[in-house]
Amino acid sequence: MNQQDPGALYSHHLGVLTRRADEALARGGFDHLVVPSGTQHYQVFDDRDYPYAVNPQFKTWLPLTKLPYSWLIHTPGRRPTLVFYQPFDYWHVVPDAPSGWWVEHFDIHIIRKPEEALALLPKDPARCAILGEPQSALGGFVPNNPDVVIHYLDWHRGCKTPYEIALMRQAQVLGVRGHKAAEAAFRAGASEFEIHMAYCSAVGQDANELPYGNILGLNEHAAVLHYTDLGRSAPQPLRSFLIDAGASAHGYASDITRTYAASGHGEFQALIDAVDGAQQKMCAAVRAGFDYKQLHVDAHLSLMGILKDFGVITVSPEAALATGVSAAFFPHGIGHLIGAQVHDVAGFAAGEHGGRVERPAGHPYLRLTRVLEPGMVVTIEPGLYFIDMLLDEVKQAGNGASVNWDRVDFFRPYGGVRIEDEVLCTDGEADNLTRPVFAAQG
Ligand SMILES: [Mn+2]
Repeated sequence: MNQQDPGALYSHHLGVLTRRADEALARGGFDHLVVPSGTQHYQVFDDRDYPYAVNPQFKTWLPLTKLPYSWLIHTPGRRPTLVFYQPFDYWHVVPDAPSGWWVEHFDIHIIRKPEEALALLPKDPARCAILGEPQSALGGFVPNNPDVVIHYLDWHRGCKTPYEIALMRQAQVLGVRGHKAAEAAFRAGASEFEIHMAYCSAVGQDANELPYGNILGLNEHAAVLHYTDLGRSAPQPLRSFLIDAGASAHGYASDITRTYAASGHGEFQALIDAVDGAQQKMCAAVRAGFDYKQLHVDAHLSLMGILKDFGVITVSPEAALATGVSAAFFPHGIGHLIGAQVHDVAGFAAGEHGGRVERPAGHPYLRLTRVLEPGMVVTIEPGLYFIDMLLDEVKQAGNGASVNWDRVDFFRPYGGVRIEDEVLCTDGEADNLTRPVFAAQG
């Protein structure tokens, strides 16, 4: 499975980021790149903080996801500087002293109070591209997020370095561990909440450490695309289980979905198997030069072919796509870029100068419209759902005859099916990051 030590790849990664940053600064006419890690945010009229979320621009440079009030400074031609916030604090656990594969590449300054960073930042904020959120402002260092810099960096983040891919493979190993535990819990009759806990326990990450909130639903709940209510008791009888859950590895995400049928529900299992087979073909279509928009449209036709085979629609896949019937059964995009963010940046970017590649008409939820390039990691996540709200619209639009409603009634208690893997685009064949991990973990 080609597991590589990220530490051995970090120096190369830093070199790539340095070159990108140098170019972005030159384009923007800046002398320094300044990236705050972000601050804690507090609930209104309260002293309780929200879970800290690191600035993604910071964690692409450093595998540090729990280091608020810190700063990265890059000046072309110099070693990068890290202002490392390690307070004296007996209320909380403070970050460990800097250690790890990245340390030797930085000039590191420990600060004990956030404002001590000011003395370590460049002299003139006006000469800095400062990438961050407004709350990170410190003195004159107010994030300015110059478009020209952000567009350039975001565009190039579309293609992952070997270091990033190594971390994403680690995120797959962790996520699949959780998926295996979740399936076992489902087979044992657990509730959604219990399955969620089994997942977190197997991954070794709690809800705030995961790259996104677990989506897992039993029976009809599988039809809610982002169902996160986590019912405390298992419905009876159990028919189906959909889980969309990932894991983090030093801030890099996995995003994996599987669907299961309870034993004795052979026809729904057959539908899962059909989607699973189609999904693997879609994964294999991830190739350099291929337009992801086309992959999305092809997925509609493939999925509608399955619904035709199962007697759910009465018209051809092409007709179902043209009339919008297919969007009632497959109402989301075929996938997205993934990396330091689960929905990674620049999915619509036309180029390194910005600009936007629009979605195809009638597909408002597609999150990636770029042509695939080697190094991109995308999700491939086809789904079929039985969602009353959308099916009512099919009737209202006068397309009711396109659907066999008895078959919809049959499948509605199962909610739906979604299968999702990560796929690395290469110079040659697609590299599915997820499937070999499921196979290796038995
Ligand atoms: Mn996804």
